[in-house]
Amino acid sequence: MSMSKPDKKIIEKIKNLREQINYHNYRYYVLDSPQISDAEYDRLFDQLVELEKRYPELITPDSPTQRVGAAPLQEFKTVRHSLPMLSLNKATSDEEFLDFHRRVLELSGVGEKRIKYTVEPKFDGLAVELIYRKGILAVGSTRGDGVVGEDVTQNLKTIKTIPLRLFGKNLPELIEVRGEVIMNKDDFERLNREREKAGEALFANPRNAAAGSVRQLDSKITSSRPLNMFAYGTGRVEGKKLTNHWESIQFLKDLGFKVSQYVELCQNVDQVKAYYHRLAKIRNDLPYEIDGIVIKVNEFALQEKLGELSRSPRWAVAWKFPPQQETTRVKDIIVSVGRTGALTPVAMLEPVRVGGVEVSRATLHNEDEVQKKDVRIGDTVVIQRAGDVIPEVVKVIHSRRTGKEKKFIMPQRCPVCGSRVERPEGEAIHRCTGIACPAQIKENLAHFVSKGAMDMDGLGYKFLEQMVDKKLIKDQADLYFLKKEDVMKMDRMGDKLAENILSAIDKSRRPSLTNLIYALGIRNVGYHLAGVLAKNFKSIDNLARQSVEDLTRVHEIGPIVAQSIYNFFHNPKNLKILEKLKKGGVKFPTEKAEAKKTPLSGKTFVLTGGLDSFTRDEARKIIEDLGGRVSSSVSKNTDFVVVGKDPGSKYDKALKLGVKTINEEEFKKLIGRQ
Ligand code: JCF
Repeated sequence: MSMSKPDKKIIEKIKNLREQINYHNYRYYVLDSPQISDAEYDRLFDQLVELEKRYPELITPDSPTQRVGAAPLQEFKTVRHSLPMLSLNKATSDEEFLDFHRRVLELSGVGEKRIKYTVEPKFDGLAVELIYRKGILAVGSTRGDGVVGEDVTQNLKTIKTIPLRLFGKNLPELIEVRGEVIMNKDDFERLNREREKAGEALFANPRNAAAGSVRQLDSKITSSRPLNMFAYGTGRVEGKKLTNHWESIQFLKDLGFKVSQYVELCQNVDQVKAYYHRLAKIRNDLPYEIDGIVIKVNEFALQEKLGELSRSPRWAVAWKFPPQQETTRVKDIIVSVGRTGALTPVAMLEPVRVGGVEVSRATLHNEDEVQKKDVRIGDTVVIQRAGDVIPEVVKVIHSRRTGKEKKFIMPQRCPVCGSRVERPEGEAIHRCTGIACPAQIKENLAHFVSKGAMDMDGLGYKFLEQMVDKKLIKDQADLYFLKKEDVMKMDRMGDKLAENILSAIDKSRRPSLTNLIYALGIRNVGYHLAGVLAKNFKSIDNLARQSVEDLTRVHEIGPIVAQSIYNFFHNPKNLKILEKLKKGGVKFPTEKAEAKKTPLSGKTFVLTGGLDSFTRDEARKIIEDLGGRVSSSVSKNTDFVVVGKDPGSKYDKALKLGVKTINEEEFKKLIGRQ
């Protein structure tokens, strides 16, 4: 739908913008060394978006604007790797590495001096292959079983360290690039914290998080995950002669790939051994997880001579690091109670450092696990950190038993409220049956007031805890019956603060349907699913009427989620809370009424600069919940530009086009949070 025919100048301008953006993207993500400010980068990007909007026929698949993700797929197509993606034989000690080296010497028939090894970290992620034709990314796939993988092109395109177009002149006709998609440790932890808040299942480790993110049918989800790719080798290459691994790594670097800064060329086995021990020492200081080093015979001619076994090459080996384990003593085994009443046995340990982190607690998961491992209070145990998540007990060192150890018995009463504990048929988890268990109430309340739920500003955990301990509230709905004199009973409470708290509670009386559903804390229903339920069922009353079968008819709702929704609305205690919420003045919205009512319905917003009260994502969610739309660039169709701190070029553009701009205060008023 071109408004005018593009001339040479426009085509040239677009090409030039793409080159600049690609280059600065590379500086930022691959080299970690940006040359321009974020605002300048945004400006370039917005210009390109604007031009492509005007001339959609000029959009190419390698345009940097095409990294945002595409429509969800029904299933992945399969991709047959033209050269199998082999796995690596493993070595776990000096001896095993030397065994590998001896076999290399024997089979290659050349002298010790002629063999050089490249060494590199072994990334703990998901192996992928990228096919570039004439320098443009054509297909991206997972390793799969090594022969056939899944076509995840759309997903891989959202990863900023994967070039959509290669750098340089004389690009090969075809090059297959292999590498590992990983998630950095701090990004992984942040992601899990967010998921925990949203009531979503946690990833066990960064590798699972990376693999789960790449294997998403909806590339928009992949796009929201902080992923990286390190290139470590090539498959088929046409139109470029490479003679050794070292050279191919340098070539990949020149093409614009992120290559590990720790790749080295070793002249002999002693250098390899020294490298191994050096990396083992620094592994915990790296921002990502590695589980060993990869050693490769450098010369391709020698690699060919050595050949491959059925699944792994004879010219490479993965020398693994020992797992991150430590020995310590179990001082006590306590039981912690979560929001859903689940009782988790936790081993309290003599503190030890494991992989650079001090550990004083390790989860024992559930009763069966304690029995199976036969962990007793006083035992000396081996613990490990599995991919940086909650440490766990691996095994008991029986030879260290003195006979004074005490067996753990799952309490029959909740340690927090004293109610009976039950273990439902077929489940491994014990749960507190107390309907007024303070542990559950506190966790539930913290969830209820959080952002994305009822969003009550200023009600921190300590405040809620005190409220419960002073018996001022017993459930979520009680918040709506609080009077100023109640709030004044809290420690260090002042007049002004009490009023702010009451006003935050009052403001939350008009939630969006999504937020309200999410706030209820239905087991297995995170923010995303709450949105799905809101769209499909339009009101709480209607949602509450659905059978398990009706619920499973919704795409994305499986039998387990359906059952927990059904159970929630058939629990008299929950129905009472819902009634009480209504009595307390909480408006239960219906999607339709909501869509009609808000001043945001059908309006297009652009966000620029930083807001104090919300992240970009939060602001976007709020706007969308209220029926508005968020666009990345300003045009004359934009209704409002929300201007925060240090606004970018979008602000200038808004002024130029005469689009209405509003500041954060005005925005908050508009969305009814002021
Ligand atoms: O980092 C890795 N996980 C990794 C895996 C690195 C490599 O150089 C590899 C690999 C798997 C197979 N090279 C091969 C041939």
